[in-house]
Amino acid sequence: MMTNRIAHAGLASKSRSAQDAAALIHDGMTVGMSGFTGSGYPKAVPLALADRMTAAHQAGDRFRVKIWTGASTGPELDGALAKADGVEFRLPYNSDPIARERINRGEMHYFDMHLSQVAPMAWQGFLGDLDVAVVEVTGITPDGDLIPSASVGNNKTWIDRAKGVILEVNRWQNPALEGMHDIYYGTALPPHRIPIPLVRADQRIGQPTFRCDPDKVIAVVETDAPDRNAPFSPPDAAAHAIAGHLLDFLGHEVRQGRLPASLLPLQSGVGNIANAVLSGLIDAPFDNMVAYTEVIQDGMLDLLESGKLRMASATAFSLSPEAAARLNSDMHRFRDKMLLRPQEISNHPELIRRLGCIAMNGLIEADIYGNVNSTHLMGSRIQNGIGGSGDFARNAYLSVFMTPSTAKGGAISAIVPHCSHVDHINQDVQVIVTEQGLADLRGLAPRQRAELIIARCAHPDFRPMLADYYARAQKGSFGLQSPMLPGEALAWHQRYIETGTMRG
Ligand code: 0RQ
Repeated sequence: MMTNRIAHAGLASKSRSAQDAAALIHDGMTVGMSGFTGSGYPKAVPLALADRMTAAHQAGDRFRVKIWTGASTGPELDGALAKADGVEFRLPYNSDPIARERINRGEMHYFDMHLSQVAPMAWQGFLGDLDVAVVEVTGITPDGDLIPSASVGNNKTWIDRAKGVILEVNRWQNPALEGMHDIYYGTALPPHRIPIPLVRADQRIGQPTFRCDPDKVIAVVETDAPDRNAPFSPPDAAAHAIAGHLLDFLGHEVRQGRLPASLLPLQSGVGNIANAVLSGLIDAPFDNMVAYTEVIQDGMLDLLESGKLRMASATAFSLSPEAAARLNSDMHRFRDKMLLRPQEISNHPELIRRLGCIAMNGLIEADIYGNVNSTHLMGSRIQNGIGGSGDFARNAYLSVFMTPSTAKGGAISAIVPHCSHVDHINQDVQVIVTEQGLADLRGLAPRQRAELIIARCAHPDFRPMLADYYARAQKGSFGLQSPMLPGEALAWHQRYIETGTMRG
């Protein structure tokens, strides 16, 4: 069927049902899917694939695949495939609760990666071949170029690398998305790498569409299904307090001449706290800001609307249903202020370092020396993954991590003697903020950091326990650079596992 969304006759003739397309995927294959947060992921073929897997398992046959994506996706992809127990291996990021449970039960291998590294590593070859790409697009041009959807992620790489490509053309996506993307084709593996010619967040360095050899396309499936991002809950008192401390600090840095009045390109992590910080920026005295970030979430849309944020560069939208509807109906007002790029560009260390981003990410726990755990609860249970936080934290001009000072109703201290897992070493963590206060760790040695973090960031209920541990560590440790009592360092976590609280 030829529709205006599929303007290439050859590709229109490959129109298939989702079931017929899913039948092209077999047990043991590696499948690269589109999707970055709950946007731009395929919504029909994964569901049909999950049905096939369930039927195969009921017949006593094996049917499991390896899934690569941009980052997290929606329930129709990660949720459905995990429910069908059809995923043997997953990379690079997951936040789906069913998949998370399977990973934590040891039923699914999960390679949790820096998001900027996925595309180059896929080209290096050690991950193996990519059999099929399943990519959602907004439309197909008369020349057979693909108009990207609400996320770009690794789609360029999947389309180039896969042996066969299945396209989902989703008419729910706004056709006005056309032209908002900047797909850069200049990346290569060493020794052929050249500088990426991006020196400003608002600069275009690529083209608006994906190239795709029409001969590689094995099916085109038409869909009409919404993206599904989780709604944000309104910021609570802790989120407001964290945002307040951070905005005061940024103002202070401007007054000290260490940041320009329009700040530097902002990167904001996902979640309610990051969203509260963005909302707080609406009333803050910074104008003409830009964002060079991974996802555009609700707060960023508000900032763009207010005019305080001049433009935002990202790889995906990550909007609540209400904000997605607002963007969809008001696209003409936003479209010149946003650029979506491949994640190897949105998260590229070279560019983050060059632009001097202000990175603001969430954490699970930080230790008294400023090492940060973003991924593993009690050292072993994965929550989501490192995502883009490592790409940004290490290379940012200013790297900020934020968290409420306690979790699980106060049973857990987010500030601990020793992180049970480390994603961001202390050298990559410059500022820690909780609702209690902000610790500016720049230029401080480990013992100076410990005193500040305990005093400023820890919850008052846990401060005496931390101070006691730290005092004893200074007496009994093997050396005094970063005093530690190895036998006790993780005792807080063990106590939580055994008794349900870290309180002594
Ligand atoms: O578990 O839901 O069972 O109660 O961990 O905690 O408070 O909902 O966390 O949504 O703010 O996310 C670090 C996970 C924070 C996020 C993290 C428990 C808590 C809850 C989640 P329950 P919250 P938030 C670049 C940015 C890595 C990727 C990243 C993240 C659950 O920010 O995934 O930064 N970051 N990407 O109860 C035990 C603790 C705990 C704890 C919280 N100390 N110990 N459990 N929890 N603290 C942009 C992108 O990548 C898109």
